[in-house]
Amino acid sequence: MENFFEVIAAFFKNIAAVFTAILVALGIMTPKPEEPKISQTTVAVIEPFGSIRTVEGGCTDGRFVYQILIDPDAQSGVPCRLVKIDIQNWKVTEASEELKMDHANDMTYDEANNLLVVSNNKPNFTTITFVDPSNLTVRGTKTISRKIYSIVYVGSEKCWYAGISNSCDIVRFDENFKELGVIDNPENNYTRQSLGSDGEYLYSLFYNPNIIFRYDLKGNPQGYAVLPDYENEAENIFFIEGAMYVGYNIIKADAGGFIARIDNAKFSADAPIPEPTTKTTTTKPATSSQKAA
Ligand SMILES: [Ca+2]
Ligand SMILES: [Ca+2]
Repeated sequence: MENFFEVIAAFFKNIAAVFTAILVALGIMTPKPEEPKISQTTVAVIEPFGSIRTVEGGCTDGRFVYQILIDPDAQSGVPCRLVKIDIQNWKVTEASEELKMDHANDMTYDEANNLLVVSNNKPNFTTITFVDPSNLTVRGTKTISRKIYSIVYVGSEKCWYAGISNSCDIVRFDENFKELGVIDNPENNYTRQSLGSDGEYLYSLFYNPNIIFRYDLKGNPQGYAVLPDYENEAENIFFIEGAMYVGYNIIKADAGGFIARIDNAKFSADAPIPEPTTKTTTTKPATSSQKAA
């Protein structure tokens, strides 16, 4: 009997679909447009340099993309290399010598001074490193007043935003790293990665799950978007002419990474968030120093 009702239900469903199609064909009804789903397209591959293999900070100056790889097994003075990628063909055009920038968890471009600025993160949480983008050499370091794990320079505001270690809060600095205020955010247990900006909003990227929280430049929450990639570790976020890009670390290969363009990201206040995988889930909330990864 159950089959009978299923057949009847399917019959009426088909009739309804046919009827709708006829109305659309006659121009009486307009088809319901499908919302495009968030999608991800790989644009560049980041090859490892032997043990210097894990993608960390990344950013753009609008002409080139810069990505840092580190040796995650090094016990001290972690060696890293910085690669420069031409956005016209998405090929690596230049690679730095070995540099020492600790975990190099995030990076941004300071357009006022034409410098790449790296958040060293563990173990020197208050250190930022300045790198010359023309020859990929270190120009100096600075100690700032806060322990941070992420950084972005917003040229229109002439200020820096940085993710404060051990929290999801974001500190705002003026051009000279004088503190202007703190954006308080609720805690989460995701891995803290990167800050980016398209000049209009701030985007705070986390891994496990790969998720982006958006804020206006005053720090008011503007929803979140879950990335479609569940396999790889989202490490850094940046924008080129309004388009969103994410630098990923390839977890399964334990070597190298890639850059992906993210299209149709919709920021919502109530979309479902996938559970973190067991890989880095802890029974008690870990500190960001443990969790910057
Ligand atoms: Ca950044
Ligand atoms: Ca990282």
